[in-house]
Amino acid sequence: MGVVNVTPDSFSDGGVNLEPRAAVASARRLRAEGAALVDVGGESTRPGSAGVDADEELRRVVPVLEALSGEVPLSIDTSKAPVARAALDLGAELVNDVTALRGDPELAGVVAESGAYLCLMHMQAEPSYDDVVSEVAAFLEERLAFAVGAGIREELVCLDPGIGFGKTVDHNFELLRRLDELTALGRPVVIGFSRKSSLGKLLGDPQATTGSVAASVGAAVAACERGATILRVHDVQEHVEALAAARAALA
Ligand code: HH2
Repeated sequence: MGVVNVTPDSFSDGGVNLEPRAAVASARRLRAEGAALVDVGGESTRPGSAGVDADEELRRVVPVLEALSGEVPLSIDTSKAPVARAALDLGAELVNDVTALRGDPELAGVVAESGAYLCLMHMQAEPSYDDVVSEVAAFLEERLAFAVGAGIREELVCLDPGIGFGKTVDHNFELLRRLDELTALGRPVVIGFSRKSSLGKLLGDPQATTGSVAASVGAAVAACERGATILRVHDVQEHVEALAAARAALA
């Protein structure tokens, strides 16, 4: 899954794709580099980022989705029902909701009605856990049951531990080390470690706000080996090449 943030303030590519023409070109490039899906988002989830209302989010993403519709397989990174509805009408196949259906009470119905895929992600405000992996697993299991209760078919749902969302460096890597406890939930697992600050912190910069492409690729290859199904990444070509080599070596 390639990432295109149509935002001025996303943590690693803020501003780069704010112009629709740039965002469309980025999405086409990521697709050509081997992304199965391109995740388009109009609101940054970066801590401290000012949220945007649905009108502004629609203004950012709709021109991009219109231009790509029917050409590039699309995912919409949103927590808002009107944005998801517009994206699904333009052919998006997956709704990527970082609030796991806790943000907009209308979103579950929109997804259920459309028959689209759904990604449920874990996030919490404070990095305080007794056992991060079992708490994230219990949360995702509960959110999966909620989605199914709202009429979304279980086989359309994937689960994401939310790397970097209310987690320390140790929490993020523990989630990868024990990924089998998340794959045991029986749904495909999504991992988004790409360029995240934990990678920069791991490499010795406590103030890091991003991580390098090389460190992102290392984490992604490990995640894949531990059973992740979807990798959400900004640098598709580097990940595709690394995974091809890793796969050949491990097959
Ligand atoms: N991470 C970000 C945004 N959306 N969705 C899923 N499912 N998993 C993730 O790990 C995830 C996500 C944050 O990264 P990015 O999109 O690069 O930045 P921003 O939220 O600032 O736009």
